[in-house]
Amino acid sequence: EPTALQQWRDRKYSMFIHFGVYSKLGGVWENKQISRGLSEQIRAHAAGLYNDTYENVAQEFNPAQWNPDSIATLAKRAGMKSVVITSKHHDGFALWDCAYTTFDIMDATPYKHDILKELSEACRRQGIAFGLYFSLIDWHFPPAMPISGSNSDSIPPAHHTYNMQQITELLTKYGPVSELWFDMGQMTRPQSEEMRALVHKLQPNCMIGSRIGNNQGDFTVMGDNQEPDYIIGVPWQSPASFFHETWGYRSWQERGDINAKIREKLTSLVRVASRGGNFLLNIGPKGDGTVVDFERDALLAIGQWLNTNSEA
Ligand code: FUL
Repeated sequence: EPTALQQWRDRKYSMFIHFGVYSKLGGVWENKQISRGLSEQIRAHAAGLYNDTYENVAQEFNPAQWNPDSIATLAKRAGMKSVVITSKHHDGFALWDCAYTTFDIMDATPYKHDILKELSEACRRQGIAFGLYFSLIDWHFPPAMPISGSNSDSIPPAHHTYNMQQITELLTKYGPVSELWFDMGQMTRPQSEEMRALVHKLQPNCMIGSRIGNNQGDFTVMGDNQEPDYIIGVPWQSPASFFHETWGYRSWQERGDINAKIREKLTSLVRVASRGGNFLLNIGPKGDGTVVDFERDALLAIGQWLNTNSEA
């Protein structure tokens, strides 16, 4: 049995999924295309932090077309070995049945399916690993104030406790979690250490991304869309978006030539994997739960190339 770290390294290529209330907005607020900032952060750039207007959008978040099995199958056909989905992004919305907030998929939306439960089961059925993105900052949780919008705020004790409670749920309700992809916020060293200890107590095999801070990660996460141009001696990962402007769905995104995009992403995948890294390529499904055709088609084309060109 290879170690959990070795298994993580061997995956090389995985699917990142940004999905949440912002997917319903698709980069549009009050009929205006919001070009400032990434579309998954539209709450900060247009709707405003800590107000009801964004929260009300959750009542319209009803991804009836979301199909966990077709997502897991797509990842598999694309040649990917795991998925990493946004359990909670900066907007504070929880994609699972969370006991510590009502701003979650069960209480705040008409959809009322535990998306993480269903996706984790679908991944197990397809034999691919299941991992989670988790934002350490939270634009919904009042004790997280004051907040600057700079995404690097410190985490007050009440907020840290809340994050620890949520992480406990995530690591006890959904089976094995292959990695926890912490994001943003600035924890103190004791907070990062406490978080790391919690994760490894609950799931010793869960790999922790370096954005947990204070050198408490098991692998190094590059900057968004960054690839090192030399071999680095530690386990590492490059998170990549199809379009640098956004990770969450943006309805008015100029997508351009798909063949050029396939070449671009394939080149990145080869460059990253050949230097020993993991390539984490993102999709941003629409608010109704469907995958954007362009992204699906590109993934399948990359998967086909991998199939034709692999020895195994
Ligand atoms: C970033 C976040 O702030 C973005 O919204 C996105 O989730 C990206 C993968 O990580 O730092």
